[in-house]
Order: sequence, then structure tokens, then C-alpha cells
Amino acid sequence: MARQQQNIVILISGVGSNMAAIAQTAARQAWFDRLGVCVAAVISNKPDAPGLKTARALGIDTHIVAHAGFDSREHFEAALVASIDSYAPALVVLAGFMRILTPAFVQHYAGRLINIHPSLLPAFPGLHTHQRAIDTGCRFAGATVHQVTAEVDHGPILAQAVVPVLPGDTAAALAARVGTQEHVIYPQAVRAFFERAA
Ligand code: NHR
Ligand code: GAR
Repeated sequence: MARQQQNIVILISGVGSNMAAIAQTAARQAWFDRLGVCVAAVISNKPDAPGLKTARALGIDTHIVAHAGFDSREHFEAALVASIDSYAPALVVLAGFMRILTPAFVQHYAGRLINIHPSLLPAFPGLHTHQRAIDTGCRFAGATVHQVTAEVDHGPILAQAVVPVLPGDTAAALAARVGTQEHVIYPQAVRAFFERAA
């Protein structure tokens, strides 16, 4: 029986380094030939997100759904859902996507929506995680890949990576150390999602 193509749609708001890590790993590990998995599109809620250019350079379709152009979260999300669903994705990946999603959106993608958060959840949900970890005196920090649920940064954990917090660390230095690990565990977690499903 012909295997069906399984599309990934990645949502970004900024640099898109996690998106690039996933797309490059998919290419290097030949996910399409081995698993039928394809990074089909990258969608940004910010028209000027640098990751859009990166995605185009990688040969991936890009779209902008600018939240600023809509009068409510619901109207924004309706346009976002239409753009995402035109790819009939098996998995939707949040990669530095900075808009909180409504319960209706989360329900629509139940079981096929994941996020990477730059802390060791359940510690430090929300924003400014690195500064908060430093201010708290944490000796370790890290990143968490989790299923997205209506409660922000609380879904079931799929993968984690740990890094040390070093004396004199700045939020930027810690973010860079965590980021290096994000780029390892996020592609692994996406691949594992499809290997489990296969
Ligand atoms: N939505 C739901 N329902 N559940 C999650 O777990 C989500 C989510 C949407 C995004 C990413 C998340 C993170 O990893 C994420 C997880 C943005 C905010 C935020 O406060 C919070 C968490 C996350 C992303 N956003 C502001 C808002 O009003 C806007 C901030 C900005 O534009 O800079 O949406 O940390
Ligand atoms: C990543 O560190 C990710 O964990 C974090 O933003 C960065 C995005 O970088 N996500 C959040 O803070 C979500 N609120 P990237 O655009 O280069 O992948």
C-alpha cells in the first residue's frame, strides 16, 4: 500500500533556529524517504521574522498570518487554522511561537501540537525563563518539549535537556547554552513522534 505523505507545519515568531534545526535534520536523515515525513510549511505571526528567510532558503513554503491585522485572537486563529490546514498536517510544531493559543485551537490539533519551552518544566512556565532561573539561584536549567494543552506550558512532557547554570551567567549566555541543546532534542522528539505513529 502506498504510504501517505505526512506533513509537518512549523509556527515561528522570530529567528527560527529550532525550525531550521528540524528542517536540516529532516533533510540529513532523509525523513521523507524513510518515514514519508515532510516539513511542508513555515508560518509566522510576525511579517519580519528572520526565520521566514531561513525557511525560504531551505526551500520550504512560507506564509505570514500577522496577528496585528486581526481584531481578536479568534479571528487571528481562524486565519491561522485555514493556513495550517491547507497542508493537512500530521504534526504542528511551535518553534519560538509567541502567541498564546485558545482552547479551541488546541482542541482542533489535539494530539498533534507540540512546543519547546526554554526551561525545565514544570519550573518557570511563561516568559523570561533564563533570567528567572538565574535570579532563583538554579544550578541547572534546560529546555522541555511538550504536548500543547489549553493550559500554557503544562502539557505532557516528551523530552528534556539539562545544562548547568554557570557563575556569572547572563540570560543571553544561558539562552545560548540552552539553545544548543534545544536544537538536538527538538528534532529527536519530532522524529520520535512519527516513529511511534508508524
Ligand atoms: N498556547 C497554549 N494554549 N498552550 C501552550 O502550552 C502554548 C501556547 C502558545 C505558545 C509557547 C510558550 C512558551 O514556550 C506556547 C505554548 C508565548 C507566551 C505569551 O505570553 C507564553 C508562552 C509561550 C509563548 N505570549 C504573549 C501573548 O499575549 C505575547 C508575548 C509577545 O508577543 O512577545 O500571547 O513559552
Ligand atoms: C527558543 O529558545 C524557544 O525555546 C523559545 O524561544 C526561542 C526561539 O528561538 N520559546 C519561547 O520562549 C516560547 N515562549 P528560535 O526562533 O531561534 O527557534
